[in-house]
Amino acid sequence: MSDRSFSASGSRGLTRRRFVSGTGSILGGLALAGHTAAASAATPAEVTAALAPIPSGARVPALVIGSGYGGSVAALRLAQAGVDVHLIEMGMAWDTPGSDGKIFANTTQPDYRSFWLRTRTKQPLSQFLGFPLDKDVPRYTGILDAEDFAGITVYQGRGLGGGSLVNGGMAVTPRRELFPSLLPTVDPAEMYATYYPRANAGLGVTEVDQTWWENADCYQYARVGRKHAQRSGFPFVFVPNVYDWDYMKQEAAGAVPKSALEGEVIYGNNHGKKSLQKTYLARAAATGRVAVSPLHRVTTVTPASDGGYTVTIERIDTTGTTVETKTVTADRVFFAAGSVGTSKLLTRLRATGALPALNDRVGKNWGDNGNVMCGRANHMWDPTGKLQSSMPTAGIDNWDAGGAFAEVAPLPTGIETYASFYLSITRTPHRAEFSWNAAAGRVDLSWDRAWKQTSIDAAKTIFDKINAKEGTIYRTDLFGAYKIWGDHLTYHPLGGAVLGEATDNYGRLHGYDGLYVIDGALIPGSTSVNPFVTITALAERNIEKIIATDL
Ligand code: FAE
Repeated sequence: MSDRSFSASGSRGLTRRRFVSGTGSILGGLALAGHTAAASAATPAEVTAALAPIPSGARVPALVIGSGYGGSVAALRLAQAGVDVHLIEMGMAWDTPGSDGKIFANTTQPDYRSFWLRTRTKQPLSQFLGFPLDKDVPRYTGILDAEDFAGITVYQGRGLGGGSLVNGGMAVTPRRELFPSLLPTVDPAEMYATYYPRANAGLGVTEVDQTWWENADCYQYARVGRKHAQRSGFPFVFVPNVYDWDYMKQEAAGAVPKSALEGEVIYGNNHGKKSLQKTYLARAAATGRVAVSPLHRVTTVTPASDGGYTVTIERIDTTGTTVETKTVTADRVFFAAGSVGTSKLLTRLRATGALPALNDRVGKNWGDNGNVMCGRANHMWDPTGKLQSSMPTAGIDNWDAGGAFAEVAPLPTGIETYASFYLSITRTPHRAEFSWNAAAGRVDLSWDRAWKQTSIDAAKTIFDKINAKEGTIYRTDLFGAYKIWGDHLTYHPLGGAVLGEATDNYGRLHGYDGLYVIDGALIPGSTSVNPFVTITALAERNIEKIIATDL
């Protein structure tokens, strides 16, 4: 069985068969990300300098709602084109340490910083060895939102940098032959020649040093994952990441404060991860044309009488209470509030008469990227290691045969668990839609929990076979008593304002000149792999066209 690699650079590695093609050189991006900036915990000074809450009554040429991948790309490219941008972000700037001296809480010890406006944690893994893990916390504008809909909990990052603050950094370019099924109206040739390389460069994507990886204690879990995958005949693929690998090597050597090797990830990384404040947002802020309002939540966008759009914004405090309501005018508005945030806003604004001309595709074609989680219980002679890097480096690709790509995920508990843990991304036809529930005054999502059976079946094409081969069983203690599958959640919301449906082929919303969608809402439910590189690349493609033709 060959090792295969989802390569960002197309330039090196143990790879015997090149799996992803044409993603080009990544080196340009590293100059901007810089080792020092990546290793530092603090938000770069240029970003801090750009924090300038928007005054009520202001008029701005471009207003961007949300500072995740789509919003950061829009802010940077518009500013470089000479357009002044105001970036509105409902989460915090995450530039100030707590009383423990750290900006972010540890994965194993969630505290007030960890969850968005909850009084009790809602951890993706709710149990361990039969013990419930959740606990009470003070209500706070924390970093991870576990947003509950009737059939699914959608996890999302909150703060300057959006999902880049909480994600695993896995930076995967989909296999080119799958691309037409993901975004049928987009030319794959230009994506793989230009926009994927540009995104990988801008994000600072690199590949792990596989020689180091082979001997690193912190990747024993991944090597066990490889052994089991390969013994069952599945392709094992290395995937790039945005973590600073040199920093991780120093963590392993005990030379610097630990972050990935301390298990930090879903509640933020204090060091090492090149999240967006250190890449796109730092460059955007350095132009001097971008101002940022953290703890500001956009509630309404409606045409202004004298052209442009009137935008209503609530300034909130760290308990989520509105302390001020502002009204500003923007010539152009970019919706980058994430798949759920953008879809909810647009669905409500259409239904309540603020943007009545949005078409009936708004809110539709939303999917979960087929996410489903599971753990396997290994034999005592197959320890996965008590030290586990929180940054995944590899996956098992059974997409063609079984419709599943499984991330070999860490379980950074600090103790030996003898468990292998996986987040599978699966092929699923199920798509939900958002609708305005006038009686309750909220937007609902029509996802049905039973639909996850398709994803479970796809994941089982990998793990049933591995279990049979290894003589092992599924863990039943991670998601509830005797519950094998983490089928209640997604980390990868996609769609709801889909390209070529709710918008034209570049994200211009039908019905309104000057309104754009530029985030994961554009992608109809699946990217076949982890999504942020595709969200970034699509945003790069669309903003280039918009700048060339609309401004
Ligand atoms: P996103 O990054 O969610 O940014 C939207 C921003 O808008 C957020 O900062 C919001 O706070 C803000 N916002 C929302 N509503 C408003 C409003 N009304 N007013 C002002 N601001 C607002 O959107 N993907 C990968 O590719 N690899 C991984 O390893 C990976 N791991 C993940 C792990 C976890 C725990 C989670 C939750 C996600 C992970 N993802 C991963 C998914 C990835 O982070 C996600 O697809 C992107 O962040 C989505 O990018 P967007 O720009 O669409």
